[in-house]
Amino acid sequence: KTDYEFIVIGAGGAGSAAAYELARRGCEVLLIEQFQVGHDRGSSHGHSRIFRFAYAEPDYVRLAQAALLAWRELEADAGMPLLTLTGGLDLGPAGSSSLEQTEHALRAMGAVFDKLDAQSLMRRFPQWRVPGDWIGIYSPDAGIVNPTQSVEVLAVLAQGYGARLLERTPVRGLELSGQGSPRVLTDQGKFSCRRLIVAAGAWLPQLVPQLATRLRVTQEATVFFKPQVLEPFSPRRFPIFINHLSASGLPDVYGFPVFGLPGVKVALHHGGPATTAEARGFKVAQEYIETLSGWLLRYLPAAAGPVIQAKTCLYTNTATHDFLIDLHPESSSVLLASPCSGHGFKFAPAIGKILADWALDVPNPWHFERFRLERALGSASS
Ligand code: PYC
Repeated sequence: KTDYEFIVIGAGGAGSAAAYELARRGCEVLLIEQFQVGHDRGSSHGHSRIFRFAYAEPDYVRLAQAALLAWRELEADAGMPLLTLTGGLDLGPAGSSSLEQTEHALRAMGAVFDKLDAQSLMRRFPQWRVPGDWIGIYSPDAGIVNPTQSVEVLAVLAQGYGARLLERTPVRGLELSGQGSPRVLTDQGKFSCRRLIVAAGAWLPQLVPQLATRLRVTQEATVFFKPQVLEPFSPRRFPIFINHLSASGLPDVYGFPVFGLPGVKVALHHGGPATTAEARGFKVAQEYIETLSGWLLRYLPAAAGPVIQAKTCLYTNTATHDFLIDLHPESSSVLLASPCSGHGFKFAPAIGKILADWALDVPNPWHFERFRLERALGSASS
């Protein structure tokens, strides 16, 4: 069979969730993945991604609130837990604009949080050593989703609802014609559909050359450090965190309690060099590891143990770090979905609903002002 109602390209967080949502609603859908579901060459792999309500923009708080419900629905369908709530701590110098905006956005959206001064932060979370002028915003609505497990579950469930999954099938090109049926060229043949969702992550610039100079793919890295004692860093005692450092011109540092591996995972957010899906490397630079290790020694000294894993991954960034979800410039039958910029996975099941609603002409409050091409891409640099 080569003609489908819907085709989704890319079985990462957005694509697998879109295929799941369409199949669940009884639609005929083909999901095409160039590698295997759960592969580690893109952006949707590993043990952990942050879930949080704590955003500086009320829109994303609202989307996270919708995503929490969507994760719980998905868990009920899968019969297994996928989101572990640990609480979350946003911390950094008092007066940081991103912390102040986060506080306002949480309040505006009716979300619960505690504001902590340095002393009360360290009393409540004695793992931390922070300067006296830092503050923390603790939000209970935060935790961890496992990207590899989630995309595998979404793909299995989608197939259970009748979706066809084609793995190891790189897309070689798209044939588009205005409102006509889009066609997808692969080594397994040419497939056509009524509507196409392109959720190809870091490969999106290759499939849609109009985006090549506008999306900035970066190579990022995460490192697991083995603490002296695991228990104080268990998900029960140690919230996911984001250390806001942009006021000093530095990338934020974020991290997780012990989860998946017996280590605390730490990383820089938006700190990595520009690359492409093909040119990227897999080795983490020693200098990067030393930066994180130095940061741990200073702020979380009991976690500054040996490295147990260091891995790279890709961000596909827009200029504003907003998601890109908009029609292909050459076809109103093709939706481009790049809900990444390094913070998208938490929204995957909610994004799946947004994409499926577009495919089925169901009105959705998220269609699409915030995520429009012109808005998200702005100027070429980010
Ligand atoms: O997904 O929220 C997120 C996140 C924050 C820092 C890195 N990723």
